[in-house]
Amino acid sequence: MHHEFFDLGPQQGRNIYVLPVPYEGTVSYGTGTCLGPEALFRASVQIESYDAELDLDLGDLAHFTPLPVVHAPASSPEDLHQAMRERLADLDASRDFVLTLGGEHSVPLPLFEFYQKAHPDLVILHIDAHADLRESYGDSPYSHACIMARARQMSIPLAQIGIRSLCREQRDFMRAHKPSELMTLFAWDLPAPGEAAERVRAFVGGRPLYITFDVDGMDPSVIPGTGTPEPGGIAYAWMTRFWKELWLDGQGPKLVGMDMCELAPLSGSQASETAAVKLIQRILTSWLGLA
Ligand SMILES: [Mn+2]
Repeated sequence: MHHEFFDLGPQQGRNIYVLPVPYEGTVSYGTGTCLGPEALFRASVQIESYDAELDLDLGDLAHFTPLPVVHAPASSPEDLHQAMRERLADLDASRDFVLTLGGEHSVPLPLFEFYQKAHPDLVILHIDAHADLRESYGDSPYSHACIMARARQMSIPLAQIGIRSLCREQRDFMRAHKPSELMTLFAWDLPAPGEAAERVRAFVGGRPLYITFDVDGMDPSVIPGTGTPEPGGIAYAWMTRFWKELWLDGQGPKLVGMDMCELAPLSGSQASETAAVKLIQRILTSWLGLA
């Protein structure tokens, strides 16, 4: 693993811990997401830290502290989650911001627990093509296809954006919830970014927010490097505008942590990891620079 995440010069601003978790134990289709964290590290030092549209430089707002890679002691997600819990025990969820780099989307469950313990009113914003609301998948309730059902089981209010692949059981699950518990903005009728940001802000209220970002929420033309690509996804310009609008007038939510999962780099192209890392940059720059 490269030692530097972004090339930012002198350390100033908010400290962001970077936790690489290259795990793909329950992947159901294309593989390679175990190479995601390394690819994100490599891409991060190649891009400009200055966001010209926002006229803000991430280097003025944040610095990154990479943590040692978490490896699964065995192949099951439960074993991985236990290893992550042991690592997170050294950190303070009321103060420490952790940017977790997956690995598959079963990875962030211990982060949900970690932040909910310190912030009982935690809300999750979930970007994904897949609803991930299955009760169980491949004989495991901890599979990547079930992670948001686990979040709901923990009573965490959940806003989803970009969803376009789900089974009828998951649609029924959505319909059984109150709009204050589960709000899904499907990919086929996404509102304009400003309206989506307003709806997410209204949903979150003044509560602390955690972002879980599966890169397949983006259109495969933006991020083709992912194990389960789905056509009809979110456009890059929509997504960058959404984060800007979410925090634009200083009314946006307080972010406590985030993850980015399911990047599976393609040999011969760095487009996917570059787009993914620029989205991390846009989220952090908008939150720290506009809020
Ligand atoms: Mn997905």
